[in-house]
Amino acid sequence: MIKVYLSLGSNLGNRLAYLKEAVKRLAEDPQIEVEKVSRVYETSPVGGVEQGAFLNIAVRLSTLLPPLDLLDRMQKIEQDLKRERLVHWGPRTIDLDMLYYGDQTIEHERLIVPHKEMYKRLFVLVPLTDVWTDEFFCQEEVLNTIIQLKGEKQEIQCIGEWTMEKTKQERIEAAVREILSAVGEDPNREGLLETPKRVAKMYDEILASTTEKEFTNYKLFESETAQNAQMVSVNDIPFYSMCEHHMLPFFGKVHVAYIPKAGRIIGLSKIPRLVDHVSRQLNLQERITKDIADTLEDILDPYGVAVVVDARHMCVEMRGVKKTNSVTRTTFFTGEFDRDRDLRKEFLQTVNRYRD
Ligand code: A4P
Ligand code: MG
Repeated sequence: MIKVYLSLGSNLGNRLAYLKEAVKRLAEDPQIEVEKVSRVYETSPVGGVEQGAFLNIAVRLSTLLPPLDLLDRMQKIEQDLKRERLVHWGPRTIDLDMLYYGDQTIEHERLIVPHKEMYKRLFVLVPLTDVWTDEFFCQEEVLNTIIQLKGEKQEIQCIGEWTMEKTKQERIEAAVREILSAVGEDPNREGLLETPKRVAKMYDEILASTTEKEFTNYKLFESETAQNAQMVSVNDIPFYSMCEHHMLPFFGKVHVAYIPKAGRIIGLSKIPRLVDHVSRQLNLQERITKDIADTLEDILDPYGVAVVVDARHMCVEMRGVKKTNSVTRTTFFTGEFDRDRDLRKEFLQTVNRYRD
């Protein structure tokens, strides 16, 4: 991996928002790792153009992208953030310049590195000192230049630390990359590059109920024919969940029955939806079973609810005791089902044992 130092500036619109968006886009690139962002500096404009004050930062990256490819990505960010280059050295929503690419000297028609103006500019050099590594090879030159430039009229003032709320997605991605490294993988090898993103997206889906606890997606009906309190049952509802002890899947079938009170029933498709809702978080099989029963109790107030869950647990089959194909059954009964043995039996007779 090569260490690259960038300088970013903005003096149009919401300057801090442009800087944050640019850093976010760099960090989202699977081939760029943003290692450090400097504090934020307000700086007087340099270069003889009448314009407003800039905000400037420096960023340290690590990447395997060749320099011109990285420049392409930087210029794409400039374009996307409505950078218009009307005047050389003029005002801009965002400017991304490459200061150093490892210790290489590059003289290309599109790219000159080290950046040709940087040793004249406090707004580049001061932020750079926030992000360089101990091994950075030009420390002395930079520090000496800063002392010389302080005599000139270049105002620079630190206005605060760089803070960036990481999104849930970004936090999961970073954690997955860390796990990959810890198990001895190379998170940058071809097959794994997109993996952290995929895993983050997957968790968003399969653990969606973690932040949305309440089940609201249903409608109740009043039914004349349900007045005589007969059992309604829905069997063989597939479910997939993740065990909270190992974060490994467990899955199987759910069987649900209830006895309506006062003709109050729930649309049949809503029971599988409830099973989905309850399953999409880190779980125990016992809790899923009880949560389904409790929710039906709450919304229907029936004479009784019966729930049976049959499941295979990957934490049992893939690891530890490796007892493959064992099916765990949990049950939960309320009201009449709890009191009336025959009723319970009647329901259990409709339930096939889960095999797969
Ligand atoms: N290019 C060559 N080398 C590089 C490099 N190392 N990094 C080419 C990035 N680009 C490089 O033009 C830049 C062109 O240089 C590109 O085509 C690229 O292929 P540009 O960025 O579109 O605009 P520009 O205005 O002509 O030049 P530049 O270098 O971006 O402007 P500066 O020099 O950054 O000046 N005052 C304060 N306080 N803070 C500032 O941030 N910025 C400027 C802009 C003026 N005054 C300022 C600030
Ligand atoms: Mg530029």
